[in-house]
Amino acid sequence: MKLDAAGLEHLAARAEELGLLRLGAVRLSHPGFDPSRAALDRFLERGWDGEMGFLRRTADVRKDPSSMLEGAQTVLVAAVPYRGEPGGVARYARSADYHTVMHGRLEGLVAALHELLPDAKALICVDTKPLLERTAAALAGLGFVGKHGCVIAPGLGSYVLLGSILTDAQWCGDDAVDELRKARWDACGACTRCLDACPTQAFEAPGVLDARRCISYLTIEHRGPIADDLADRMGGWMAGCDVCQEVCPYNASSSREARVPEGVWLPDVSGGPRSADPVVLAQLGSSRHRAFVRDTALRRIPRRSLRRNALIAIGNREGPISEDEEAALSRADADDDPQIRAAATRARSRRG
Ligand code: B12
Ligand code: SF4
Ligand code: SF4
Repeated sequence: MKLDAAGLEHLAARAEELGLLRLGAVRLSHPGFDPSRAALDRFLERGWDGEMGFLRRTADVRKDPSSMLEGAQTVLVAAVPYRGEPGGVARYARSADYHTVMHGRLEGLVAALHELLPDAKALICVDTKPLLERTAAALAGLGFVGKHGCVIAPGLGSYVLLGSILTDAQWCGDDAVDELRKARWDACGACTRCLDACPTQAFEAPGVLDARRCISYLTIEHRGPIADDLADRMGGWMAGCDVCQEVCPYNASSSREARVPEGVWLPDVSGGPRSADPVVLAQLGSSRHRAFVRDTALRRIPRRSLRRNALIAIGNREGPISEDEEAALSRADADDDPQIRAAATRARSRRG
């Protein structure tokens, strides 16, 4: 069962109607996966995965995803762009949960694949399946991996989320990328803005991230207390971090809005974009927390982590403690959780 260039073109047109941009295909046997497999090994050897045990547990499958689907040969990858306000809560997390949106759109694409190749097996992969999504996207021609590690799609920038279909259909068109240097940060040239701007200096080298230092990891994945030297650098970030992408010239294009049809953007979430007010987040009770994270990717962050992050953000503000902040800190002082109390104590000592 073969997928040729005409078939991919047909699917790409259907994908755009479904809200999936820049559909591309890459063979699992493409040699361009090798450097990323090696990068994953190095990442794990150095313990940069921190508490993300899933990366270690699934390393073999991530390096050879064919074991997820019998006979798998090809990955189809597409992008969904997102908007959102800068600061506090990462842009992607302010809108509807991309896992759900992307999955729905990819289901439509699987149906289109089956019209073309009725016997093709297909597995939808969005974020949580062990697949090297960024590498697959770059090799499938969606864009290149920037020094900040994110895929930059020409004309769209890096504020795009990725979704894939693993299939046993054999991609028999040309490789989108024949020279590997084109798939990685060479296109950044001499620019190092993202590496310089990272508040916690989490990059060891271009594209090489010690995730344990990354604010995205600290706010979303890390459950234990956050060391003071890192907390001091977290600024106001409470859920994810966009600093390395905010400073990237590829995200400054004013024509991005015009390039994306309205129905393609990651949709708004019901109830409107989520607040990024640390005073509100520091006091989230369980029912307000449920409402806050409902239908967004914030569901991944436990309530105690969100409250901890918000208290750290309050501590990182300047000036005397306001009445609202005092109310949030007093509530935290009386909390059963020592991590919450410690974050409030830190805030008081920093704000005087
Ligand atoms: C674990 C994870 C994290 C961890 C670790 C990130 C990391 N850099 O490894 C944490 C929690 C820190 C994180 C943070 C973020 N993440 Co994240 N994350 C993932 C996840 C689940 C796995 C990534 C992984 O395997 N990491 C291990 C490293 C070794 O692999 P890698 O990053 O994929 O690949 C690198 C190397 O292979 C390297 N490389 C080395 N040599 C070569 C050679 C060639 C030729 C190529 C092409 C590449 C290459 O390039 C890659 C970039 O660093 C993916 C989803 C997925 N299934 O892939 C999402 C994913 C990467 N995350 C995503 C996003 C949006 C983010 C954040 C922007 C969220 C935020 N705003 O807070 C930040 C960005 C931080 C950053 N600068 O990387 C998107 C990226 C979209 C894009 N445009 O690239 C993904 C793809 C999810 C999705 N489905 O859209 N994330
Ligand atoms: S997401 Fe923030 S903390 Fe993580 S690498 Fe980018 S700038 Fe650094
Ligand atoms: S900020 Fe500069 S170095 Fe970093 S990804 Fe963007 S272009 Fe590349």
